[in-house]
Amino acid sequence: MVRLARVVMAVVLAGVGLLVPASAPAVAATMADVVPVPVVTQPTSATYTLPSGASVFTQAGSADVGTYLAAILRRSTGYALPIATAGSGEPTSGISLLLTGADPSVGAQGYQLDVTAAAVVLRAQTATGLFNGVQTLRQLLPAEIESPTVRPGPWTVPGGRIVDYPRFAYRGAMLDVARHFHPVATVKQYIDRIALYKINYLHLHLSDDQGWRIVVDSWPRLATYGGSTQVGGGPGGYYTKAQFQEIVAYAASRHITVVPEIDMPGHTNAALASYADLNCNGVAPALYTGTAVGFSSLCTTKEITYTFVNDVLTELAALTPGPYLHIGGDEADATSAAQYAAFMNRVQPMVTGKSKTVMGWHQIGASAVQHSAGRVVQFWGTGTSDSSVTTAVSRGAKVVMSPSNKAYLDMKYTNSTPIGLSWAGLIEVQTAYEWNPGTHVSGVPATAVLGVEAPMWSETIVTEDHIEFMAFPRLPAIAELGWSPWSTHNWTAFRARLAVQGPRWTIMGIDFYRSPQIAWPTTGSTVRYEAENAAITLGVAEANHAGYSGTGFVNYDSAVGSNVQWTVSTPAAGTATLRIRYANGSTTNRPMDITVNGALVADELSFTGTGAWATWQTRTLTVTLPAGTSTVRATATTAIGGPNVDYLEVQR
Ligand code: TNX
Repeated sequence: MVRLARVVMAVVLAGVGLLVPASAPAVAATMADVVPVPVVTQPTSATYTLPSGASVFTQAGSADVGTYLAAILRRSTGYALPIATAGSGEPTSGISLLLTGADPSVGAQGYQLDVTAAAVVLRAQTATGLFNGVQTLRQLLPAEIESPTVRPGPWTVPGGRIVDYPRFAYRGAMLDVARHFHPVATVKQYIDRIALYKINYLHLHLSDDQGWRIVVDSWPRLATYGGSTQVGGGPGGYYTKAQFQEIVAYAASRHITVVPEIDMPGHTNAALASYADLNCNGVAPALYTGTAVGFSSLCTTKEITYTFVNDVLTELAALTPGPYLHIGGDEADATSAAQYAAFMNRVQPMVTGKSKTVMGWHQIGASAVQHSAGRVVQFWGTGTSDSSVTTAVSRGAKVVMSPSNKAYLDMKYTNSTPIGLSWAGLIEVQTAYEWNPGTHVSGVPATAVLGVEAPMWSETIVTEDHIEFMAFPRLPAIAELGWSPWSTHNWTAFRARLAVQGPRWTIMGIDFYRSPQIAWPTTGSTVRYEAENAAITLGVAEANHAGYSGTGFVNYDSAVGSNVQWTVSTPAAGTATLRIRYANGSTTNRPMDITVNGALVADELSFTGTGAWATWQTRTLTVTLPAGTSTVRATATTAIGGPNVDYLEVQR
């Protein structure tokens, strides 16, 4: 296709710059749209419209949540939204956040929301309850409320009452920052994303074979050497104590508690490589950048191992205001069962001795491992029975449910998902949604279930956009299982509510997986598809240049045929504008063939120098797309390869 093919569709080369979508009036949301679905929803025919002069009224104890809400609303409304002190009577205007008068059923995490034509009133018993209510209020405003730039509104809220509180106290998301290191900014962004769905714990997997990601002053080489690489051999990284505290504080500002994990005695190659003494043979292995599991172990029979673990846990506990220290304990295949139990029986008391509660993968429930007061075992099996879990429960442990064939966000959606693993199965949205944490594991009653958690292992997860693509839309499914009463569980209703989230994610810049199981509303929309979430042939996802959108882009190989192929979906046939955002820091043109469903639509489209590898421009072309899914491919036609490509935007 390089030279001869005819241009089969009109190609309109447009200038540089990002599109600003037309400012159509905002579409009102309804009370039936909220995810997770609330406990009680009583809509009325009233509508509240936020006036430009509205205030956010708070009381002592609710000012921080008010400030957070006002900051979100100011971005898209452009209104001043001053924070004012609530009066003592029933509010008659604006948005009030009150710590008085909520229905007692809301408990410590719930809220009551009343919307009349005159005012929006959120009531709760705690700031956390108000924060959760604010997430609901965001979803009751038009999707455009999430715009980072000012939009025209109108900013309506449907009238009625919601009384809402969680089924389970613990609703978690886990991020593996060990296999691929993820910087502070990415973690903060994820915190903001998970908060949308009332997730209240962030579990950080801080150490594994491929990297140690937190400074421990008494064992400095853990971070400086053990953190110096990652899967695939990249630069790795680690958090200083100040950075870790920054994450903890940011999470706390979103009413999320950080659960730090140091995985042991297996998954410890990075530590073993950093300190020869921790190895039974006294020899430090090389750093590891592969993806195998189960080969490493701390030397459970050496006393220095326990000095090491105690030092690490002491420093970690000092950085952790939350109740839990997660000690891993999974896949300790290089340790005998007896040594594993002996190890855990020494380590668990270290945790409780620091006034923390033990959390660990479900293997710590083995009968030879003693119970530890209040401990939490995290179930990650693919089956529905497990003797470690039931043994732990019979001794008083609580369970966090993370069945790997349901809740693992690093599993592929389908065989053709470009990133992710599949050892626990393929997890489409319906699979992620269709299980009951309260009955999933036999012998574990709902009363023994503390909650749910959706882990994101990062063997294949390199960029922030990768995280978003795998988390959305499955994370909201797991969040609903954790929050909403089982009596509300209904796939048909859920998929309709989930569809309404799509435009919100688009406006927020979340590159979500457009599952064909969901009828996403897309007319009149501009949808962005990140390059690193597409199928990449001869190229690599990267995250270390300035200036891209999201956190990643694709670096093409220097080869003819290097390409990125996006799968885009369009509900009806018609003309679409494609925009490819790219950077080309060389002065040489890097032409690419653009195909739609295999047909050439732009022959050797030029991608000329942009001045620097971090200077991005967009290339625009107009094509006709059929109804349904289409593939759009951009293929380098010369031996110097393509430019760096950030994303494809499809405007209809
Ligand atoms: C199993 S789940 C692991 C992790 C891997 C994950 C990949 C668990 C407790 N251990 O070490 O990253 O599979 O999906």
